[in-house]
Amino acid sequence: MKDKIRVVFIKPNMGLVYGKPYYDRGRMEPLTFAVLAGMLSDDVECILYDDRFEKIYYDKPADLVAINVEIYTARRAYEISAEFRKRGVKVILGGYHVSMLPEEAMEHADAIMTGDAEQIWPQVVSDAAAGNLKKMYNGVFPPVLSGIKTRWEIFENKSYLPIRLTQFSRGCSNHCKFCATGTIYKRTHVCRPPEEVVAELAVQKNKFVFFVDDNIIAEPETAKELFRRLIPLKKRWIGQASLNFTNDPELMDLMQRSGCAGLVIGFETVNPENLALMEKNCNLQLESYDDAIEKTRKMGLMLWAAFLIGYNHDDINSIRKTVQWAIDRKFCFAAFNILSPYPSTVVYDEMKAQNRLLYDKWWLDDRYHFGDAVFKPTRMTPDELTEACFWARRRFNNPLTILKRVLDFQTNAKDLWSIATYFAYNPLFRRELFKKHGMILGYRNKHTSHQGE
Ligand code: B12
Ligand code: SF4
Repeated sequence: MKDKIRVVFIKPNMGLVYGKPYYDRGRMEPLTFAVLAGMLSDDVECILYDDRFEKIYYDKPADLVAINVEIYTARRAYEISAEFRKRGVKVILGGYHVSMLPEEAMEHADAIMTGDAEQIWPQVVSDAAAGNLKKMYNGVFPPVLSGIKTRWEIFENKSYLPIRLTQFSRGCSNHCKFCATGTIYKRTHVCRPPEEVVAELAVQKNKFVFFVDDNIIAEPETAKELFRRLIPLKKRWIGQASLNFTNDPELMDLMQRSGCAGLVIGFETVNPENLALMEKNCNLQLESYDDAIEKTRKMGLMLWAAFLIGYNHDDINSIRKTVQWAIDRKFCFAAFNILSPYPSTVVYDEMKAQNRLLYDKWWLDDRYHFGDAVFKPTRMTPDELTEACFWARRRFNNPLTILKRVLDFQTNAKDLWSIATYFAYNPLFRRELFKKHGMILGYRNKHTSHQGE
């Protein structure tokens, strides 16, 4: 066997904008690969090509190519895989889309991994180096998350937003009908030992951290332990959480003292009937969104509100009202995501049974563009839904609205850092939303890799 095994990691881009590879100026470190690299011993050389802005060197020798696949990057991931396989290089695919649809992924690779890679990944790499790669690897469920070593070094000399990504927990205690996490983890939620997370962050120079957990407060007592240990590090952090933390004063206090600057909150809809259809129980349990928001304002938190547009009780009017509601609450950012049924979710199966899907596999379909409705809504045409969602994004991010929203002196304008962050990212996200809209997925033989903007 050779002395050094070489693994090439690939983060695929989504597709083409006006015939050129999409160039995302708001890109973040792809944490997945720092975690996968951290599981391997020092005799494995890890190389990362981030297809979102870098060239892929298909001809350099590699023992194994490992590609992360999400639904919007699936088509591009399969193209990259084909390029490597043409050259006789072995490819393994993993990630959310592979876990949701293993049969499809299997057609495009030498091997696939479903679920979480901990405990399994080093063996996969040894199998590949020994010429003994199997077709299918299944992660251990529920995942065991102690002993994770995040190798952020693989991002050195690459350009990402100045924020360190990390993760405290995986999975979610809810199972909303539209959500990939709910589908894969089936209400299972697992935390890393708080002391391990904090020890890793303590030696990191970056002061700004993003916890990518789907719901960092899902286990409040363990989360409190994490926040207590974070306080002395004096970091500033953002994360994703359900609003239920506003019912727990101790949790709120610890979040604030540990440096929580902002949170992504999945409001999804302001219509309780839609919430019930989604089975978004964590939001249904809240007495009122406004009381909870008020508590987050008192904590000084800048909120990134996420909405899902196109559920059965939505019509054009209700979408307009939702956008106005978000502007009035002066959210720092908001995402108006069009409902896009992911395969294996309850929503996908329901829509398929009701014959409402416009394409069998929209993520691979030539006719699909990013931002398009892919199903028949109940109170609009698909085109009306596409346009209403694009309108929502434009309206929330229009320059005048951006100026109006900053004027919350408890949150967005509470200090210089908040104002600077607000104005650094709002115009950036606005530019990206226009660039992304209408993008086609995959490169479709037009390019083999990125050559810069
Ligand atoms: C952080 C995040 C983002 C960040 C970007 C982060 C970045 N680096 O660029 C932001 C907020 C910008 C973002 C944007 C989007 N995101 Co996002 N995001 C996430 C989130 C919350 C965490 C991802 C992460 O870092 N996880 C931590 C790592 C360690 O875990 P992991 O990736 O699951 O990897 C483990 C295993 O899956 C496995 N594995 C993963 N890949 C591979 C590959 C191989 C070869 C192997 C062996 C193993 C393996 O090994 C790892 C260790 O066990 C996930 C949800 C989630 N819980 O993962 C959604 C998620 C990935 N995002 C999603 C989506 C849809 C999007 C958007 C398209 C949203 C939109 N409508 O605009 C955009 C665009 C994404 C893009 N590709 O450009 C979906 C994908 C759904 C799907 N079916 O594929 C997810 C799953 C959210 C959800 N619940 O629906 N996202
Ligand atoms: S609470 Fe969030 S992460 Fe959990 S299942 Fe619902 S949408 Fe998915």
